[in-house]
Amino acid sequence: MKPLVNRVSEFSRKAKGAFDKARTLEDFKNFYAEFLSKKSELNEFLKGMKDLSEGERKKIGPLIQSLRTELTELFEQKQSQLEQQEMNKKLVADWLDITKRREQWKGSLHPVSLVQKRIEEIFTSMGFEVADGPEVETEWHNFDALNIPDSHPARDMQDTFWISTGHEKSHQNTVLRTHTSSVQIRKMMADGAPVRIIVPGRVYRNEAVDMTHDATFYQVEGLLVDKGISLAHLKGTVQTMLSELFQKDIKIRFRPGYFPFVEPGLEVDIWFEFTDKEGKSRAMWLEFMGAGMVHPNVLRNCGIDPSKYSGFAFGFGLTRLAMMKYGIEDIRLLFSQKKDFLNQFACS
Ligand code: FA5
Repeated sequence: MKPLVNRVSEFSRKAKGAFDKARTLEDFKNFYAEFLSKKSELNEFLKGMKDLSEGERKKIGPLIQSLRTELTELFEQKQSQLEQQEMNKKLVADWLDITKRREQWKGSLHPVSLVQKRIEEIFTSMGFEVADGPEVETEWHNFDALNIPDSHPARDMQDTFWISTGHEKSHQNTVLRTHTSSVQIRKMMADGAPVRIIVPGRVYRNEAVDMTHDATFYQVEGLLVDKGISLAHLKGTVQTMLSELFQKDIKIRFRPGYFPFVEPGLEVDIWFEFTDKEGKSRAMWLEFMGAGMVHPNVLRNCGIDPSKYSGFAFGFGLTRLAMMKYGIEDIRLLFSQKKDFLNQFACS
């Protein structure tokens, strides 16, 4: 076997050569295993010291110790340098520009929601409460209690989606509510009179879709029951709502209309100005609201004495109002999910 001193210097040469060649963290791990770990030749040198003579130990001991210190320092320095580099790479790769979202497209409220919000503000400032009710409704709340008996042709005025229950026709039959008027009943039965509510909500009708009719649309019901209420209050309330919403005079007309739950009944039209697909300015009367004085039978059905109380009620198309507010020609655009269309309503 070669003398120890030669083996040590050969080991030292090999170790330094390997160190110079190593590049990656992996290379340095291998370097450690081969030249510094317990299984390394260096460790064998150290273990073998005890078998040396005193003189040899004094000569070669410091040599081995200083080689070990040198290699350990080299290794540790390089390792922490490489770990730092690795960490920097990871930080760059994982870097997230949290300011970037600001440049991206912002979401927006839907035009129907914008108008609904404004309507709620206007009515709450007039002392109305915003109420809510179920969209899947009993036949009784949607029709019977509103003075629309079973055989009455008025039931056909609103094409109904029936929900099959498997039962014969009974008060248990359910429908997708065809109007928000069902909530009038729920509210009066729960709280009696006086009452002053609006009810924004979605309604459903099994009807053909065209430019001004959808099968799912939004209505807002209004109900005010108190002592001494007349048609004049209804007219004043509708006019206030429209002038507040449009912030200008809006042309409206009242016509007689038939709804079994009001007497007398009215229909309200709005002069609707819009730009058509060819870019031409156009205008027409658009039916906007059904209204009237709450029928005494309806008050009675809800336990309210019609000799003491009277009230007005109305129900208008919120979707149609959004069309009017924003000059939208075709109702189908509103729920078309078209981004170009919806982007117009993004807040700045
Ligand atoms: C009713 O639904 C009555 N419940 C309104 C009412 C309430 C009358 C209280 C009296 C007292 P009508 O079916 O006309 O009535 O609908 C009311 C409004 O909803 C219409 O004037 C219109 O603006 C809107 N509307 C009706 N059908 C559609 C439809 N298919 N698509 C969009 N809007 C519609």
